[in-house]
Amino acid sequence: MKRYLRPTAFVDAPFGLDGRVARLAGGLVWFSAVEIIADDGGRRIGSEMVPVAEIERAIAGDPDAEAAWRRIVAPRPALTLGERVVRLDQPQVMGILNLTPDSFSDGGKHVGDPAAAASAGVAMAADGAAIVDVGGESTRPGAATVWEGDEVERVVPVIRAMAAAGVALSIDTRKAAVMEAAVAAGATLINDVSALSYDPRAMDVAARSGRPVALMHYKGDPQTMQQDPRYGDVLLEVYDWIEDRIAAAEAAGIARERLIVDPGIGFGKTLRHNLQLLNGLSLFHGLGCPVLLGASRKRIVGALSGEAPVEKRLGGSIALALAGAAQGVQLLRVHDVYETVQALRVWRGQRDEALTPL
Ligand code: 7PJ
Repeated sequence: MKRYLRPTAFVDAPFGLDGRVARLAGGLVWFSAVEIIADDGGRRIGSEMVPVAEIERAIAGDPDAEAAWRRIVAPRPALTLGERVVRLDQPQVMGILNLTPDSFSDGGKHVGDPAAAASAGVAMAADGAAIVDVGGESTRPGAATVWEGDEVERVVPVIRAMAAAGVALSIDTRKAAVMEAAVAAGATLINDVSALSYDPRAMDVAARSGRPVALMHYKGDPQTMQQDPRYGDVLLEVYDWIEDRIAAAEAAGIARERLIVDPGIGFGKTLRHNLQLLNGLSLFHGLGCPVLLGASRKRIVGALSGEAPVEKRLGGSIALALAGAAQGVQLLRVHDVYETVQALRVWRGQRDEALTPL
């Protein structure tokens, strides 16, 4: 049997609640209870709501649960990305800069014009993105794979130009050769939607880069991943899968402090799977890494809003970004940087007032 800890019963502020509330990963969110989920071989066999005041007693003698508890309440150190320091005691925005001709959301916008692409990325940073995530291969359902030489040619000039402008850059790729070229051009974070499992060389290249790495969960491959994906319990299965990828990364010499985790919304998941992951997001803090969430303009938004087309999914995308922030997610990967940063600033203002003693 394995026990999972999901922080819940969030409260506005800790005042007067010493010992009865805990701070989630050193962020802006406090919680008063933990759902302890018991699992036996991939099936939930029970769930119990335990007040924070009693949690240490409830998990005593279970070293895995004790480790998860320590990780849930440990502050996340800031990310150092080149000259930039990205604090993780508040939610931050990662802007999406797609250089693909066929991305579902904004494909083709910047094809063949690296200068225009770079200025779009610089504008995202000016709008408040802490990081800009550059991608040269579409991983949308059904997408064709791209030859790595083409991918390098798409991303490198844009990364070089933006790095020169002082933007913190992440490279969204599954390919070791693209990671190497992007890091050499100035990318300071590696974002791999296969969690370093697609390219046999990726683990080693990422380890040697010394850069932080985002490990995202997926199931299947982009060609077929949306054909009837199945899970026992999606939340626990994704958690276990990422835990295994963290162990693999640590074995390859990538310390946990360098890792970021992401449940991979839309990657081999039905609408219900995505919703269960979003509702259970705070569980992932037990992995001890910053949590990254990418739900911007995805199918889940269309599916819940009368099939709104991709260009009309801003409202739903912001709703999901705020849902992430409310569960302590540190990094939000979005297309609409200005609007999401505005929403988070308003959320932040509310949190700050609640956290100011009267
Ligand atoms: C994600 C990603 C995501 C991370 C894409 C899209 C599809 N990387 N790359 N998380 N999605 N870490 O932007 O809709 O959810 S590509």
